[in-house]
Amino acid sequence: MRSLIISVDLGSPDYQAHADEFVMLARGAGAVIVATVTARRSRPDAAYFIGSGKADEAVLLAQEHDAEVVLFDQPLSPAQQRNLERKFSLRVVDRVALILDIFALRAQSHEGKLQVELAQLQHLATRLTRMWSHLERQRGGIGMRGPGESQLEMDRRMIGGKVRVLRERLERVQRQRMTQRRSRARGATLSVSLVGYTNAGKSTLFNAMTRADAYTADQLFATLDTTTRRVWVEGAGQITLSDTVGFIRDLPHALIAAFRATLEEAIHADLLLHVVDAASPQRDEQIAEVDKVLAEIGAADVPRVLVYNKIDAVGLEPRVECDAHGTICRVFLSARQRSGLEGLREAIRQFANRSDDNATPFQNLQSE
Ligand SMILES: Nc1nc2c(ncn2[C@@H]2O[C@H](COP(=O)(O)OP(=O)(O)OP(=O)(O)O)[C@@H](O)[C@H]2O)c(=O)[nH]1
Ligand SMILES: [Mg+2]
Repeated sequence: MRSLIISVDLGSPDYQAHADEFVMLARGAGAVIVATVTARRSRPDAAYFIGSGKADEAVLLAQEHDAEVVLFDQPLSPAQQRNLERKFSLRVVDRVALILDIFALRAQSHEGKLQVELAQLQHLATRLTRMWSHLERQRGGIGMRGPGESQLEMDRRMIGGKVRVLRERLERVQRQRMTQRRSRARGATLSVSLVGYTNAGKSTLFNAMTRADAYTADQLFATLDTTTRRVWVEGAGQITLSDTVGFIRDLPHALIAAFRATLEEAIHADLLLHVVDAASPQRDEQIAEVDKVLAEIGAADVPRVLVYNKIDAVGLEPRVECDAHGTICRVFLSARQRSGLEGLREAIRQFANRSDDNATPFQNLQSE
């Protein structure tokens, strides 16, 4: 789809990286970028986010390049979105809607599809209310009598009903998942989950560790469903390793809520392997972003090891770093080249054989 991108530079030093990430999101949603407009602002404009002069300029560019849709690299308020759509006479998709769209595109499992649909409906529901609320204040005015109100009520009821049905279906699917998890837990095998920013290389590492064939790609949100495999780790015995959905900054709240069950796979793990793209200039921001989401889903206290992946891309050698207690807290490896995996196995082995005394330092790794 021929897309015009509007990118807003609010003066953050990370602006270029944010802009690049948005281009990747756009491509991931199937956009063909025909033109890009960059607006520099100190703060958003209430009506258009960008100034109206800049918006007019963008409209001309969109016409010149035959754009079919406008992709906006910030979350828009319903009013801003509506104003921009009027100006462009085109659909305007903001960052939140774009992420939801990619999730919808990638969802494979029944559960994944239900979760995305629920998130989309909830996102829509918040827009609906806010979209109408300014009109409600003029209740009874010309053009606002009767049908206007009942239309809103109808929309609300319909969405509410759908949300309820989806929730029930999801709960059924999730009960099955719980049962499966419990039967795994009974076997007392150590459960280890790969978590991290999208595109960090979780699935590549999962494949390297399990010799499985999970989908990997240089695109954001390649993985949406949790996959679990049993792996034998010498000295630790049989463990289960799970590959999970990646995180991104400003992950829409509706999505986190809808994907809670999938993400719970991570909460219930004994050990988290937090995979980091060591080659990304945004590495530290991404680590913080992942920590934030983990805290939000209640997984802040699960012991974790930081896995710096893609060291081949920055010319580093495989190695491990230990904390003051001699416990491995960082592993540097290349999942693609399958080098440094032994360091990761060593970390898992240490964890499997930890005594209760050193269980605590493990949990405090992040604060070092
Ligand atoms: N250079 C290099 N690239 C890697 C390495 N590991 C993974 N990649 C590449 O990074 C990209 C993303 O890899 P994935 O394994 O799909 O990443 P992911 O974390 O599962 O991503 P999502 O499922 O989208 O969250 C792919 O193009 C991989 O080939 C590595 O060790 N070195
Ligand atoms: Mg993946």
